[in-house]
Amino acid sequence: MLKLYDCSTAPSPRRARMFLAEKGLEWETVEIDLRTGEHLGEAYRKVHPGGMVPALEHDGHVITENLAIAAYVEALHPEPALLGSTALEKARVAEWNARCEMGGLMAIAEALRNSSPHMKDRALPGPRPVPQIPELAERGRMRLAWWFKAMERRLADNDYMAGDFYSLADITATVTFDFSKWIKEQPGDDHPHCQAYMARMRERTSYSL
Ligand SMILES: N[C@@H](CCC(=O)N[C@@H](CS)C(=O)NCC(=O)O)C(=O)O
Repeated sequence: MLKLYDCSTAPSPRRARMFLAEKGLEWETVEIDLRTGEHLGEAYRKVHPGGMVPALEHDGHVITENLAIAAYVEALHPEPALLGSTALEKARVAEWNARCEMGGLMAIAEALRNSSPHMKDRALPGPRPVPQIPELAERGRMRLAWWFKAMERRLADNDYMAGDFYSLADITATVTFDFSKWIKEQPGDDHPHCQAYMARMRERTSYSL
């Protein structure tokens, strides 16, 4: 049985949850409360010394990092392929997943973690105290606006991030569009393709997770 160390309110473990659901798998959930700092406590640090979620436990091993979790699960359960089937598809999934993660998800994290009073000295995830830098919050918002524009261009010609098939890149894009609400940003009426894409993504059963 797969065991997912999760936090129902956080964006990164939602990616892992959606991946497992899109695969049609069942798993056991261990909820880790990030608000009370459970992820930095001794018990969870034994599971994941880096003190972050998600972490996937299977067969006596703990896998951390969304990309690693996706690679592991896809190797065990190849269908439906969420990392691409052909060489080119695999490249496109990796490419657009990275663009969504680095250009979108990380931009929001930069804006949120460097401005929210709840994240004082928690500007980076994990056990070390990291002070906020307000200029990084501004830079994060600027990067997010660029990402919305890049997504609008991509979705004008493609139904899905990696082309004409659903993939991990769509999971990351979906989670990123929703995460942007945390800093009160959303693609507006000048981003109709982003809006139509999200309406389609909301119809998938994995979306509610
Ligand atoms: N690159 C990691 C990122 C994991 C991550 O940053 N998780 C956040 C929740 S969204 C976390 O555990 N934060 C703990 C903290 O803020 O200290 C992945 O994709 O798995």
